[in-house]
Amino acid sequence: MTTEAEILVINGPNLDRLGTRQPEIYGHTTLADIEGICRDEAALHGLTCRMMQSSDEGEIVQAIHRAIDDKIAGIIINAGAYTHTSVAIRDALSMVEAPVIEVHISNIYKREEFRHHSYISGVATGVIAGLGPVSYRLAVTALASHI
Ligand code: CA2
Repeated sequence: MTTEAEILVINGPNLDRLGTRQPEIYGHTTLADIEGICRDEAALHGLTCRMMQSSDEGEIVQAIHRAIDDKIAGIIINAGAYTHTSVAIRDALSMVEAPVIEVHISNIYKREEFRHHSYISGVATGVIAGLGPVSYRLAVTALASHI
């Protein structure tokens, strides 16, 4: 019997409110929709998904530590605003040996200057931004090809 490889999908602060506000930037898709997209795409590649959302930086760091201990096959992370502020999340991701894909719903380079810098990108395998929920589907496909 073979066990399916597991990937972790992390969504950071405020992303649990997707679909309720600012549809001109983030669209109408909810976090539950995005989680469904990830699960469906993962299943196509024979992978299972562990989902976590938190607005707490420490909880995100701990989820990354658990993923390392559990030898997770890959991580997709939309760190939300922590993308632009968190050395702690970057340091945690820098310990991950599995591939890490940074994802953004919006094109952060088309937005305010403070969103142009990401602490995550320098330790990520790849970055996908600006494609709405499709960013997540592509991230699962990208992970599948790196596992
Ligand atoms: O585009 C992305 O995915 C972001 O990571 C989203 C973050 C933002 O701080 C990053 O610069 C880019 C913000 C997520 C906020 O989510 C909302 C959800 C519903 C209504 C308003 C914001």
